[in-house]
Amino acid sequence: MFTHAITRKPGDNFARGITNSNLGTPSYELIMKQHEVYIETLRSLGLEVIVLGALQDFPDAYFVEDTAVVTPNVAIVTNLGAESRKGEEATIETVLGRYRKTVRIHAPGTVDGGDVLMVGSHFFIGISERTNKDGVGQLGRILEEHGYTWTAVPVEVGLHLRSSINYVGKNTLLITEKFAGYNEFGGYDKIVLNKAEEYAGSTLLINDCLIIPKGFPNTRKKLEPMGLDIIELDVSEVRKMDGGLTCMSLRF
Ligand code: CIR
Repeated sequence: MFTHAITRKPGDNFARGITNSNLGTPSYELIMKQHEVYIETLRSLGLEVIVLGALQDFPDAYFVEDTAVVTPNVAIVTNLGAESRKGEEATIETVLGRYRKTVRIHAPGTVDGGDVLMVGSHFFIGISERTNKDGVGQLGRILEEHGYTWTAVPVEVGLHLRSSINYVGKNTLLITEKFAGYNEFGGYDKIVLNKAEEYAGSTLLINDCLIIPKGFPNTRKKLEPMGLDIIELDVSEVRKMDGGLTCMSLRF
């Protein structure tokens, strides 16, 4: 059960963050509204939500998921893979320190939290443009020391592992067709995303509720038989910055 979430407000310069999507110029006014609804939704699900202020020097800093991997036993503060994002981690470490013992990933290792998927006491760690082998090794060792198991997974498409796969409960992964074929995920039931709806892979499971991005009816239909509550949120402006529902919080 999650009881807490850490979030951070987008800054008025958020549009200067890294993006490879060609979805147009994002609106500050609209992202602020969407972010507020996101926070209210997490609160309505019973989480205590810590809201940090924007970091002017880091336009991507509201994607707090990338700065840490929080487990019941330890919080691992990452070393972000993108040059322009290095430095976001420090303020998160201070906040997490109130709730968990914290340890750090050190250079030359890099890890983005978006590459890490926790399924019970097992972790899938993506090797991507942002998370390198050294970082995966460091993270894996820390996880083992704290009683967890892990598997490395190559991320050949998409920004992060969690851009393509998320856990939706009941031993089930919501997953793109490409990743569904990987042996690493052999032991799980799978709901495979339609090509046109791959963005809906950023679905976020909060206890017994699935928060899904608005506008992906086919995915919603596939998820409904799981019997979980489903909430749809509009994250159009976040998507323009290559982010999604999971990226905007750290849950624990
Ligand atoms: C970046 O490129 O780092 C940001 N614009 C998007 C990060 C999204 N984070 C995530 O999926 N965990």
